[in-house]
Amino acid sequence: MPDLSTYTGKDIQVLEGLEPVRRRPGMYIGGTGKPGLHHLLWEIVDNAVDEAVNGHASAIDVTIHKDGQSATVSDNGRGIPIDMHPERKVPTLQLILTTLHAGGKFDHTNYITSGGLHGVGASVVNALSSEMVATVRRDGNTYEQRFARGAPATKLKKVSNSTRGTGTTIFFRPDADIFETTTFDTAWIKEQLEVKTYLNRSLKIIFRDEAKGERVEFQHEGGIAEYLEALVAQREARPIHDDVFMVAQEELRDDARIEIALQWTEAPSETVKSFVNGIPTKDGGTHEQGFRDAVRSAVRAYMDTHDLLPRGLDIAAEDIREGLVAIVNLFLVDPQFQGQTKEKLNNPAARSLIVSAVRLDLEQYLNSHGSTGDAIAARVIQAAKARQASRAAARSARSKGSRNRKLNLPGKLADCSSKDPAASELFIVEGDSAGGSAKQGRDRRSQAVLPLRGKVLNAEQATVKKVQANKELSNVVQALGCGLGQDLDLSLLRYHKIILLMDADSDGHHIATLLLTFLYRYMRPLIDEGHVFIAQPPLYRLDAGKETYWALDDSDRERITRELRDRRSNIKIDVQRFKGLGEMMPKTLKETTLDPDRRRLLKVAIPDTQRTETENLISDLMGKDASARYRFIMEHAAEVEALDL
Ligand code: 0R9
Repeated sequence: MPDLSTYTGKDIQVLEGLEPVRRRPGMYIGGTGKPGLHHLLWEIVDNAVDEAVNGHASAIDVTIHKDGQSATVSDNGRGIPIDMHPERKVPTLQLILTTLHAGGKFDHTNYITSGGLHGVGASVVNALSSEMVATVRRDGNTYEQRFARGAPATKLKKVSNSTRGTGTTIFFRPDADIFETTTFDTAWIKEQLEVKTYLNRSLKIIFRDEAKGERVEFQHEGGIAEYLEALVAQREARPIHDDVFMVAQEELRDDARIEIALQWTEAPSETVKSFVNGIPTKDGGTHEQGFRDAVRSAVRAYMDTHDLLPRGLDIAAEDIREGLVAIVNLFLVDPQFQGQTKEKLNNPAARSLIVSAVRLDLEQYLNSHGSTGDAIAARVIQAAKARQASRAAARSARSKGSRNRKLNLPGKLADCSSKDPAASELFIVEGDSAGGSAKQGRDRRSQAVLPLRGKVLNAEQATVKKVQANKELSNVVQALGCGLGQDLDLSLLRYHKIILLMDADSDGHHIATLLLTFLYRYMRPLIDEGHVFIAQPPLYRLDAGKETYWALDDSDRERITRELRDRRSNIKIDVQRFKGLGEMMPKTLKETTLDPDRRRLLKVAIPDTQRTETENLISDLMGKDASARYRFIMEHAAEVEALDL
């Protein structure tokens, strides 16, 4: 609790100033879920990074404490000023931790700050923390002030008159009354902290996870070139040229500079990581648009000049960017952000600024490094040809399909009689025997069944060609009827509900994961538009007297048993565990899983705030890098109650 004996009228005024933050936290940090919680940490870390970027600090310590719910960030900069603010008559430290101010930062000439959402100010972190302790080492002394929910709990005190060096330390505990979760994700934090050291090459960050007894030190003097190398390796994308193209313009304009690194690889998609003042701009914005425009026109100009464009081949912007891995970091004095999470740059000038900085440089670079230019041109041509081939295939499949839609459907599909996609569902089922039960238990008018027999390919690790050649996946594509990749046309989708119906065991989960990976990479609009679902067949049947209950898993079975025994302690319960869907009577499958009035479906969705996480999860779990998979398993092993092996 705040120590109210030291409370003055001014403090109350200050507290009122932070009240809107506690009332509507989402307006300041985007939300109160996991990303919002971590915004508090980024805010404090970014304030320390600002001090380092401005040349006054060299090392930052970040500790997540043993409980996983509180953090300490420390820098070796000048220390936040503790002198009395001349107008407000309170110590500057107290003022910046208890007052909301536009842009979040005080006007200090020549002090480049991170801005954007992270620039909301340390006062927002204070307001949303049940405890905060600020310690400043300055003028040979150590000072401390404590806060609770944004209000001073003590006055600023000198706690020691000996100190080694200068700096600021902030301890805070996010308020459990505000956040849905207050547990920090140390793996994510570690990753983001390392990115900060790539973007600020002289910066050292030491991260400690007290719960794991772990200490890691990040420092990357190779800067974004080293970051690019790490990204390419992480994506398992083989570069198609050895050299990395870099743009580093210190004097772009007096209020802006950029740093860009790029390389083309064999990867089937592009990876562009953009930042403004070292802060990730997950949703892109004007700087990313400018970068894409510049790359497109430089490569096109190179291909034109050297007469490398095959006649009749139409090259699209996406062909030029296929396989491109790039990092774009723009430093701007006054960045403006938009979007729900304020992670999209909106300064119109950033676009032309980047175009003019990159376009000519890249074209000249290609002209003077002919083998690199030619390798990129060959990559672009390969992408354009593959796109044209897949478009032609989709067109011919569609025209055949429109002549006789039935002829073009996979032989194993048991179609429904309805021709109205909005009223039709497709169950994708594992194995012929489960397929048989589903076919018998379905409603023939509106429910179609497609059994998969062979192995489903891992689309994350395979080439586009291999994916197109995979029988099971091409059956799925044919049955859905809407094409895939760039050519996907939702208006042709034959079923508005696509339901994955797999056994409730580890093999079933594996097949569902493979199918979801395929849909995510090749038919993403189906997920984004809410057409993909997962069925929940029961794993157990429980008979108690005349009543039957269905349990989805072990914990569901235990819950039902407990509830029945609470009612009658000696009740006899017969439990049957289904080995697989194939073993289930069609009638049972209908009652528990197929019938729209009685079943429970899970809708597959990717919330806006989890797009990057989803992308990383899929590339870590399904990609070729076994060490990423191992890391994930080790990090989540504790959450698994019983492995079904
Ligand atoms: C642990 C996290 N670190 C910080 O939050 C932090 C803020 C900060 C800072 C200054 C130095 N170090 C810092 N660490 C600073 C000092 C001076 C001028 N500008 C900035 C100075 O000594 O003159 N501040 C960030 C904003 C402010 N200080 C200010 F508004 F209070 F001045």
